[in-house]
Amino acid sequence: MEKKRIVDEKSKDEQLEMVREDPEREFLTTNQGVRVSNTDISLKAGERGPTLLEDFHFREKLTHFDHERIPERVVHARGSGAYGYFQVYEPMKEYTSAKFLQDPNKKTPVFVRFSTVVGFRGSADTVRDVRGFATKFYTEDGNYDLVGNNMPVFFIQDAIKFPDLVHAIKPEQDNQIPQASAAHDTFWDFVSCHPENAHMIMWVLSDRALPRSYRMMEGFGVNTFRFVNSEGKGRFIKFHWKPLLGIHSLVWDETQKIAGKDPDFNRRDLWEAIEMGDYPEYEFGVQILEEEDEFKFDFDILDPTKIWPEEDVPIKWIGKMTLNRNPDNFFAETEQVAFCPANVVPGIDFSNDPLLQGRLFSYLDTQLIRLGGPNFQEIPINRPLAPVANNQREGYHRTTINKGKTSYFPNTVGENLPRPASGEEGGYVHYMEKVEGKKIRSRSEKFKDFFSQAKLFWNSMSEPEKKHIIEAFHFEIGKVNDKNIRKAVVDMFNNVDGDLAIEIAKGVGVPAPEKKGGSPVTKESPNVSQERSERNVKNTIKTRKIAIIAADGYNHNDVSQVKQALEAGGAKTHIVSEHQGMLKSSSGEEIEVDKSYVTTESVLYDAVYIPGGKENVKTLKMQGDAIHFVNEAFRHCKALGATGEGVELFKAANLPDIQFAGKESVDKEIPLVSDKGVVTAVKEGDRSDFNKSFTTAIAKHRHWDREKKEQVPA
Ligand code: HDD
Repeated sequence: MEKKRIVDEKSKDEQLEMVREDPEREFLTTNQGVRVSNTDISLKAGERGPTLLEDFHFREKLTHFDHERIPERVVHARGSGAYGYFQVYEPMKEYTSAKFLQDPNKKTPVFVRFSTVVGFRGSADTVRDVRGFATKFYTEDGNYDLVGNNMPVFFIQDAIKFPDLVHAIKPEQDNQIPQASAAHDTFWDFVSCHPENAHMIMWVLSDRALPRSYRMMEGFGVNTFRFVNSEGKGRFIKFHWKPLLGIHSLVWDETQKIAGKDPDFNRRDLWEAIEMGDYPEYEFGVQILEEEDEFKFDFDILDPTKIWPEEDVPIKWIGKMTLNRNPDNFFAETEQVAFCPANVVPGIDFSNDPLLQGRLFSYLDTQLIRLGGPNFQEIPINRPLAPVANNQREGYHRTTINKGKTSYFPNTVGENLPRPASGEEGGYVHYMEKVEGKKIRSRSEKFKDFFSQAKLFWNSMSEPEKKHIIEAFHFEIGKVNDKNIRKAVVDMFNNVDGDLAIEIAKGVGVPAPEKKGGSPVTKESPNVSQERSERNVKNTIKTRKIAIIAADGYNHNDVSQVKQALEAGGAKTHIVSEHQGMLKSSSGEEIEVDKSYVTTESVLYDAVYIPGGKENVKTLKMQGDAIHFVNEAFRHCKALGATGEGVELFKAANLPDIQFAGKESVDKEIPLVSDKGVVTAVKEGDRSDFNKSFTTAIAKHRHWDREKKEQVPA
């Protein structure tokens, strides 16, 4: 029998340490352990002669290389992972027997993989897409996988439609165009043929599909699951993740530019934050529904295209996850991790949600081909910390060396072990749900209400969010070549909101619906809006990136005060200039440039600051790149700050309809102005008032009230 391993977060670290300290790692060897004397020049017959077949090191090196690739995931191919731990706030005994949800002192190790869905492994991070948010909890009861997304609903109601959905959204069959994008004919053809998509499409065309950071997006289990307590009482549940840094997004123009400037934007952000000790944190929440309330709602609680509005079923926040370690090896860990919604532990069970039921089959099936056989659970990242003992044997890549003669149960030869565990002994006992019914290919009546919650979502949006959704429709449908599909989409959304359909039609060259339609729903659920959500934290600048644009002759007093205040608030600053190297201030100090205009861009920052200094600003005014930096940040509604002569650069950039600090009349000077996220201060000296206003403006994330200023040339 396998020895019980200790379940704590150190055990994996310790294993790694052992490898690192291994003295045998000094020499390069073949896979047979033979030390290699030369790995740069192949063995040849004479200096100018042919390569010899007997060069076993050459052949082994090349053969291994030739087999390095494994199939990428059919969806969610591009992802980034991180390790961490989870802690529950208080025992959840009343609701579930899951051991990792009982003891607030226990840290359960986790591995999380964030992903985009549609793009291939090498695609860009900032495309419009759903983000995967998959968590593996290495619990003492065995591995529990919560395989969720950053949107709480899904496109389809039944898993049998999944291949159709994915075929439609992936690049088209004949030319493999476009990559990582929904904006093409086959996807919108699929959508217009499936009104059940309506609610999910509203989410996908909202800012939720453009997260600023994996650290700043929500996560959802999407499907309905069950908690079961030790008395066998079951309750329906939905899972939620809430990022403690708030929920923030990029703007569309910015995402497209970042896709070129830094296709690894979200991946880099996660990696760097963890390297710098800014550990992402998420609260874990559950909506809990008593079984007797199953039919209380105007939607079916098993329908994955529906949320449970928080006004009806509040979220109980029950614990917190912290991600605190980057993987050592992308392939071994992030690529080879295998999630499966069927990996549950005692206390967590399934519902009859028809999408979930199909998922329970699909993930194991896909891992068998992707990871090359039935032993992928033995790969370190997939191995549970709980002991494994069963009679499964052999297969490709088997690494466990099972001892003894028996591989069957019951047996008399091997002490009848391993044996099944009773419920009291921690055995998984399936929830005893009574199920009765005719074999039928059908769904319950309430599944057919496709538009009420799409309307609920629309009603809940702030005005800027509505505008973004309409613009997203214009882009996505505008890219569809077939006018009939464009018209069909407009008509479909006429069922959600008549005005929305008219607005979509205006931008995509098809007539508005003949009769204005729309769902009669008037209800709102503010937390589905990012902007209106109480979870959209807007009081911190922690981990935000701020560009300080400067040239020789900058005001050192300005830069050091502002930089210090921003960093004290947890933000990161970069000195950006025309070239890398050192800059000299007007008073003789020097500062090192972090990035040049060639190696960075305004789209990679959350805010921009221009210090004073006469010579500094004179130079910056002559630099198109500096002006462009300011204009583009303005256009993307980011906070902008300038002090002293720095304000002149904003004037030179022609920021429309903005009040600046400075002389209002001959005898009246306003020392500090904060106008729609543009903060300016004149007068030399103490910058603490400026720092306060600028910090507040950055914490707001975006200033939508100036979004209509599209006359900005960037
Ligand atoms: Fe899925 C991967 C999330 C529906 C079939 N899915 C995958 C991943 C996430 C999700 C986050 C990536 C895991 C990782 O990082 O390795 N999927 C969801 C959610 C869904 C959903 C939240 C709706 C509630 N998925 C869904 C259905 C099916 C699949 C209906 C098929 C019946 N999903 C897969 C898959 C993948 C996958 C093909 C590809 C790679 C993998 O499983 O390991 O089996």
